[in-house]
Amino acid sequence: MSLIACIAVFFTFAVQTTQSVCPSSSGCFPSPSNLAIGRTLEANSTCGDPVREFTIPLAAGDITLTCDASVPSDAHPASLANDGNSSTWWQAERYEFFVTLQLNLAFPMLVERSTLTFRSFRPRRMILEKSDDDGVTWVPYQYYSTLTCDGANIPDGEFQNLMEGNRGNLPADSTEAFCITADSVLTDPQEFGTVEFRAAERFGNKRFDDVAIIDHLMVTNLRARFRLLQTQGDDGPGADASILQKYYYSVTEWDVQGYCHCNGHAETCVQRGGESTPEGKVLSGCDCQHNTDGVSCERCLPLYNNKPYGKGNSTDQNACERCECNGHSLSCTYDSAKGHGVCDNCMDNTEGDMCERCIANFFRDPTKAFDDPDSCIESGRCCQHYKTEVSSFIILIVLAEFVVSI
Ligand SMILES: [Ca+2]
Repeated sequence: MSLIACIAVFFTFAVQTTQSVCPSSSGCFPSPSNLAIGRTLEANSTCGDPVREFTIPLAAGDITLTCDASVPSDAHPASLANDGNSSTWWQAERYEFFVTLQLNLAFPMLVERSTLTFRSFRPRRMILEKSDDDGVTWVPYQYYSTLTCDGANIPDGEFQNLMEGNRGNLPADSTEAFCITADSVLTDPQEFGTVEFRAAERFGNKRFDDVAIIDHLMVTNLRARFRLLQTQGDDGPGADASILQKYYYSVTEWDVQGYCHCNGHAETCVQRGGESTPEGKVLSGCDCQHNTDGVSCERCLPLYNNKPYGKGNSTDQNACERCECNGHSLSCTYDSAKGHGVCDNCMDNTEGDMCERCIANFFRDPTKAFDDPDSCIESGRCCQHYKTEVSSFIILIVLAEFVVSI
């Protein structure tokens, strides 16, 4: 390769690695990754204490195994449902109908997609819920039910009077939780069936543009509440334990795709105040771009308030704009009456919306640039300055005349 070609390759590489991938025509959003990795998953029911056998019903023949919490190879704690390994799984106590699996993120994150992959049959009824206040209050994302969402036979009444819809055909401008039947059909896969929530399919670009929908997709916790086991009709009165041990909830992986909550102003998630950083974890902090600042890039940098702050969205970068303060201020405040930012606390004896003039009794020093800290000088200092210069000039003339005369 010639030297010129080498140089060309070097510069091409340099440009590619330093160029921001943040588009100029829209906000900036990190690529989604699995938020569950490196975070806490908990369940209110887990098999293994006491030790019990369970059966995996398969078309090729049932397999009977033992769940024993004291033997690592036979234990199935919740942490095995977010370890990134599809061959390990969390498993609830057998034949328990009301079970909750909960993911705790610690800091607000944005959800793009949730996929629960089951080792067992999928539940006949399930509710996916989110919290954005560390689990104090919960809001449903979606209801899942087999055949029909009419829950007349469900004692807790949670599946009554629900709006029923089909995935991909739900109103994008509503955050109402609909009930769908697609993820828990009767002809269920015995293994590795999934239950999904897809924000892109549900809300389209409104998930970047609509404040209510952005808030809806911001979570500190997610939980899946399983409300009804899928059985094969052989669990009626009188069924013995060998039948009932076939039915339980178990999950190989809960994959929650999402990214840090940065209001459309970051492409990279970074560590946030003392957050742990295990390998593979999607961190909660923001590497703020577009001249923004704050833990979620929720405000402009101090000197960049020349227009109101805005979130980056699907059609607008909404970068913060720098105020012109001529180097004499560290911050500015947007003035809605004036339609632009006004510099705060002009320094260096300057004043004005842009610190563009000297204060009373101070004058511009024509020998200095206006952004020089000493560009405004006191009138007395000014006169003394010019007196010195004039005196020097007169002395020079006198000396010159003396030299000429001799
Ligand atoms: Ca696993």
